[in-house]
Amino acid sequence: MKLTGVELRRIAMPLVSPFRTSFSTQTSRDILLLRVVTDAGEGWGECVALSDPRYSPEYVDGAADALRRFLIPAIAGEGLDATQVAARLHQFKGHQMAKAALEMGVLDAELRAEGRSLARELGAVSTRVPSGVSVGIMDSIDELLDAVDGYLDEGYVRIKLKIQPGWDIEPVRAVRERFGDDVLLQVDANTAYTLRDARRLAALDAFDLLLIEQPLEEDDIVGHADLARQVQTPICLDESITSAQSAAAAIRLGATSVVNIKPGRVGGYLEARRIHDVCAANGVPVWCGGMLETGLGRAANVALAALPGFTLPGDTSGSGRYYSDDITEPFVLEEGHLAVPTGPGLGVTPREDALRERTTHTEWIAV
Ligand code: OSB
Ligand code: MG
Repeated sequence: MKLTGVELRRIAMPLVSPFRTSFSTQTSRDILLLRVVTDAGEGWGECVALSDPRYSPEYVDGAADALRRFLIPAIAGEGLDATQVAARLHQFKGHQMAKAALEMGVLDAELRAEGRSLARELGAVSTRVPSGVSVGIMDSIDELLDAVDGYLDEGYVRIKLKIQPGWDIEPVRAVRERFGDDVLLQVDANTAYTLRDARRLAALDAFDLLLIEQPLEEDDIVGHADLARQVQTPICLDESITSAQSAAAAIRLGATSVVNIKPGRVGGYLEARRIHDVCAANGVPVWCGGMLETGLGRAANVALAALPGFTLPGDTSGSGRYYSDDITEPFVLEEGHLAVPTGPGLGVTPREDALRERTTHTEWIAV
């Protein structure tokens, strides 16, 4: 395959309701899509970088700049193959989300041209995956209970509550009291705590949570290992895991006993599969995280989540969790699950009219 060029396409996607975490409140998502054009056909990539560098060092304008200036030019020339994209981009430090988007687009183009699905290529073993939902921080416990009630009604099989100091024990207690002990429940702190909060975090042990996600800063692997000895609830790293190598190190140090795999955060779906393999070899369960993806990224996440080591429900929610009008055919829950796409490549494509309506900017990068 040979790259012809890449269209960088920015779209504005209003959220159905504000999404508040310990690091920001989002009301709309500014998303960078890549239309990768090759001599064998086109493919779509989605960059999961947020508008501001509050979750990770990347941000959407920075990702676009890295792509235009360094990453896209680096994969020009003969013999383009998705399995070699990461190696060609390795010379540039960081920028995992930008790299992941480019690899995703090349992979989609290649698989579409060959008529193979991403799920099959990655090694999927199931035809549907369970849907969990990430529930933001709210103004009141009542508002939170209403939101959780609605998600459970829709069929979500696992609830993840965003927490921060001052919004942790009470909301968890309230959800347990109202919905009972059978609900699969976990929390995500997005680095909002320090080791000095160990006793407060240990108080969550009373609520039989599946895991506590990323309580401490991303660089603090040793701190997470120390914390893991002071709390009973399993620690699950998100922000800290940026590669298969960092996953292996965190596991070896006892910093994480469950891993949230987000393809964008680790440089792509192929590295995500390697993390899955490292975790499986160590008996560490994994689940698929999310970054409020459109149907494109959602399709790829669902394919990944169908691998055998994904034994916990992921943040693989339906399109309607964030968007009233997705740019692809929406992903809809059926008995709490999403169907794994079977068509070539991602198995979904953007609807022309929806895409046009949401587009705020396009730029063609010829190589
Ligand atoms: O920490 O998992 C996270 C969204 C944006 C940035 C970070 C995170 C999240 C979520 C939502 O929790 C995941 C999703 O539903 O896509
Ligand atoms: Mg997280």
